[in-house]
Amino acid sequence: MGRHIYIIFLACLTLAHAAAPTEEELSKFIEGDYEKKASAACTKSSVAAWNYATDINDENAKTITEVALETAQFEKSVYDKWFKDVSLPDVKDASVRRMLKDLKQQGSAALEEADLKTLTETISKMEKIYSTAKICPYGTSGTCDEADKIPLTPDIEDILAKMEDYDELQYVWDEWHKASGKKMRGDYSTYVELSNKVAKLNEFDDAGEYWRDSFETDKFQEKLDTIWEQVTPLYKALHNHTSIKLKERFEDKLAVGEDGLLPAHVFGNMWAQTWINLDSLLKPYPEASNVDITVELKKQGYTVVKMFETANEFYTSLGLSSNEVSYKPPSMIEKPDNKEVTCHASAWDFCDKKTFLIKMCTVVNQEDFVTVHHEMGHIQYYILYKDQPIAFRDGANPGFHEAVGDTIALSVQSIAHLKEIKLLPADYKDSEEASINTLMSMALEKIAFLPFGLLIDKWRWDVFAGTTKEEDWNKHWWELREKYQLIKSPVEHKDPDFFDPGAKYHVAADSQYISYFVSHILQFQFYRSLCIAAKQYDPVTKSPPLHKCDFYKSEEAGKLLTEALSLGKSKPWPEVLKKFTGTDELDACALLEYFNPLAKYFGMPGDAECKYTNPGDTDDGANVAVPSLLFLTIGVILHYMY
Ligand code: X8Z
Ligand code: ZN
Repeated sequence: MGRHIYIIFLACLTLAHAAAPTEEELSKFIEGDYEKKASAACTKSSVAAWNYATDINDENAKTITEVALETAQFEKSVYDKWFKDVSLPDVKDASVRRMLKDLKQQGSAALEEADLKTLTETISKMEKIYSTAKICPYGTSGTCDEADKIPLTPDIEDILAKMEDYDELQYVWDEWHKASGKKMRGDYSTYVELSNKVAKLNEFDDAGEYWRDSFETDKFQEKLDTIWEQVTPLYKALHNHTSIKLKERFEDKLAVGEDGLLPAHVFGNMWAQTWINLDSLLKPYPEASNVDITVELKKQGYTVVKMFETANEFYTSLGLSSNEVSYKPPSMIEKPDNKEVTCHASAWDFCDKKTFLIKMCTVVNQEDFVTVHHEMGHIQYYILYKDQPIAFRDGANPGFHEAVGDTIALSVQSIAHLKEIKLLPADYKDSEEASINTLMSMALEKIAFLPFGLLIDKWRWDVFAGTTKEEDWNKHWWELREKYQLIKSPVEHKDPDFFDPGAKYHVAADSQYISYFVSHILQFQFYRSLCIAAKQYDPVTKSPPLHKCDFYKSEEAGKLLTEALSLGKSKPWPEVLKKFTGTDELDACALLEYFNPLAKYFGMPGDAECKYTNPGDTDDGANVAVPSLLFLTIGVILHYMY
């Protein structure tokens, strides 16, 4: 009996230990063994995913699944032994507590093996459908030899960008949607079911709620709606201007009803998410000087490598480290012709603190010039936070990650910078009209994107939550596109077999999208702060106009950026944002300030409603007007002294 009790006592002791390691033991484990093993597992998964994305074949898909199952085993065992029973409020060290908040979520590792296998295979399959989809050329009425078919990049994109023949645009738009989205309609059902299962196992109601959790923001959806309301008038004005010009361009072919909705295929882009290819058509002042980066890049014989070198030079001018490794081999910066690849651009962190690669089927044009800067922003972020523990090696929130490179690209696309790097035409003359032309181009990139950036995940959140029934998936997609983008399907796609959301990469590839909407707001906040730090913008006098600022070669801007990005995810994002910009709120005021002259051109009141915050502001919103007033007073006193 005594011996029996002793065994029970020992068992209890073991259980007690397994159930609740001390905080010291936990910290030691997280810093040591876990850091090493989790980084190695992350490297292995990234290598498998990279191999598939750069060479889509069954063998590489199989490896992805094998690695996913193996990684899940590791995560499960660590979770059961170390993290499961930790009570967060009892963890004293704030940083360890923050890490554990994430570590207590198992993600898809929580699934049973068979489900995890199905989910992984389903995602690989959808990515393959999207990445390898091809269509028969126009004029073949949808049938042709396999060898004659054309892919999205660069062929279909090129046709859409050129905007030559209305019927051809409609044809390629429709065929692409049939060849991509429609083919994965069934797989998406499996994907939704299993994604929701993952969410529930991680104690969320559905996958949408799980995804939104990564933003650590109360009332996140309401906040997004408020921001959308702030920018809606500008989007509507841009849409209206575009509608007028498109009607002139396509005349009777373009049927616009009383609702004002425009068909989705005439925006120079498959998803109408950027309208930059309409630039020459939409210039408010065709007689004034124009910037055409695509023309200049081509005229000057830019190669893909030179585009990357030019971007890298900007980053290093701020004092950031060179990221040459990301575009030298084994990166993939051009489309290979001997294998199927995922052309959609991405930047990869292989979790070993030294391997960072870009994958992109780069074309020499303005859109890709911006994308090169975008991808490098991801790489710089990876490099800057590489010495954080693995749980913190991520963006402050997912929107931060998307915003870094775009912030840099705002400076790169300023007239001052284009002049500096000689991408302005020799006869360019600055004028009010030329400025409005430039701002219009930027609006075609940034303002045009906003509703699309918002609606993709609004749609997915409704699908995951089940508020949209499966038979209404496509119908709801078009309701949202009509409501937000004011864009309609050019052809009848009411049949529930259509699956137009799947014609967009991120839906097929299980990649959340609201981060891009957040980024399109945040990047103007970042840009404004870097401009102030570089003394290239005075927020009190608002001069020179914000869009003219270039913070190239500014050590101060580089320092501010480095300080904010090196934190990775170690602090809640509002804290990081506050240090960076002076406010802890996501706020469209900086964007509205940037586009103010364009808003005035559209006859709108502009940014009058906005209350600005600046680095160093106090919480009550008092801003740099205070020191400015002080200087003014001293100036006045000095004036009268002499
Ligand atoms: O997917 C991207 C990047 C890679 S993270 C190229 N972007 C979104 C898209 O292409 O839909 C950048 C802008 C929006
Ligand atoms: Zn990105």
